[in-house]
Amino acid sequence: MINKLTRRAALGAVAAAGILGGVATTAHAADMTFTLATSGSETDMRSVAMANVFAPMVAEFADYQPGYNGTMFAQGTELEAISRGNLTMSIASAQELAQFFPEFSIFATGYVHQDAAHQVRVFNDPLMEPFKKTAEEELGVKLLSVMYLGKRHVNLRFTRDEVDVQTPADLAGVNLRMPGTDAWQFLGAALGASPTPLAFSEVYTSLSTGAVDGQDNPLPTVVDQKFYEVTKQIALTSHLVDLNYIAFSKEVWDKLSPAQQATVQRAADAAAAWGRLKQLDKENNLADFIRSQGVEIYTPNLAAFRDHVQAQYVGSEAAASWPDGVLERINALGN
Ligand code: KDO
Repeated sequence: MINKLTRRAALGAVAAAGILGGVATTAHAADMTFTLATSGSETDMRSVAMANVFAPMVAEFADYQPGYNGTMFAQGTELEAISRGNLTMSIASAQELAQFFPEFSIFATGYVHQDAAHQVRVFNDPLMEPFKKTAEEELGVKLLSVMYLGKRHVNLRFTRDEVDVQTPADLAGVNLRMPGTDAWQFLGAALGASPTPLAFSEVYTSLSTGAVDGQDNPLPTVVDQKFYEVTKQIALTSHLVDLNYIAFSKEVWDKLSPAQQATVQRAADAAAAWGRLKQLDKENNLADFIRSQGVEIYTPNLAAFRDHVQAQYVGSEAAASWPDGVLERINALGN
């Protein structure tokens, strides 16, 4: 993996050389196609929001072409595809952006965002402007809106009799699958587990074969991906109130008229809001169904997890990249 500085320099060279190809757009606005790549499924609420809310709102001048389950671009490669002009949109993560710009790791830090509304206040706060500017100017990616993915919990294939998760110490030696980027691996270790990088598309099979002991997606994803078929417990750690960004190609954006830009922004905000409400509703009403599938759900010692996880970030390389005052501002925007 090329390191962040090398990757940043490479992106600068590509941009300077002006060799960013154009997405499939033509002079006739009607012929414009917005491609969207996501490792999520077609039934994932964020995918549904983009197809049912965003796409119709831009249909007057753009066709919408989604690629689900990582089939258009593999998880973690979407931002580079946008930057190189091969993709219009992705449902990006702060963890992926942190691979290019370490300061984005602040939005991927355990126990910082408190809930979906807090995510929205943070994304719309002036503190976000330098982050958005960096992504636009150095990566060619415009962050339009923030989407709610949900509260992430520890989900294990072991029964509670085998592993009873009360504190991080109980996760010692547990092979916990986390997504492949540094920020995710750091969080997995901060929880007390042994993190294993694995693509989202591999999680179900790896749980079923025992290649990994657990994963940490929110309840709606546990249902959407049927992880309840291959796991036996969920400890409600709520270690990350997770988010995604609707990421849009700056190159495509700049070709739009002001009116079209306003419509795209409005459509992204509407899709994010619609998806957030639907995801919250699902998240608040799935526990009984998951229990009915034989998965035990319980609340561990949250203070122990919060204190331990946050202590791991103090003095970390990630924390060193956070601009002064931003964490304090995020906390001030909390409840
Ligand atoms: C995952 O791979 O566990 C994850 O939840 C990480 C998120 O950042 C995001 O990439 C998500 O997968 C995909 O959107 C699929 O739901």
